[in-house]
Amino acid sequence: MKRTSLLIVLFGLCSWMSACGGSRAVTNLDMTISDFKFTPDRFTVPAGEEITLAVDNLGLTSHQFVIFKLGTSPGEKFGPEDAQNIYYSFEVKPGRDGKATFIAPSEAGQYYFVCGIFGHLPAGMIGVLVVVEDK
Ligand SMILES: [Cu+2]
Repeated sequence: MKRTSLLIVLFGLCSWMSACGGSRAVTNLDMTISDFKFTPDRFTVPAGEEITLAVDNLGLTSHQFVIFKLGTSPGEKFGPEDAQNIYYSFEVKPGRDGKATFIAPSEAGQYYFVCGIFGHLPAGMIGVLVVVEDK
């Protein structure tokens, strides 16, 4: 009886810790950026995991991938007032491939991402990063 209780406690603890000693998984995302669009414009990633983002900029101008903190958004346009709400930011020169690595937010939810270069957000450069609890 005692042993059974201990096993239940250990199992519960292990589930709560979720990873249970495993190494950190890497999630690879592929994105194409053009003037002025993210493709795709919606990604789902596991919370707290290391994400590798490969970006192919097909446009004639530089573009950025700027993730906002949970519960914040740039509104109609991106400006200096948004700096405090940035979770992660990355820029790719025109016609180049870029690779970025970042840790997904630990809190599940929907995070906006935009291009922070002047005029690009109003032109349509916005998307959503969906963070889900890791199972
Ligand atoms: Cu842009």
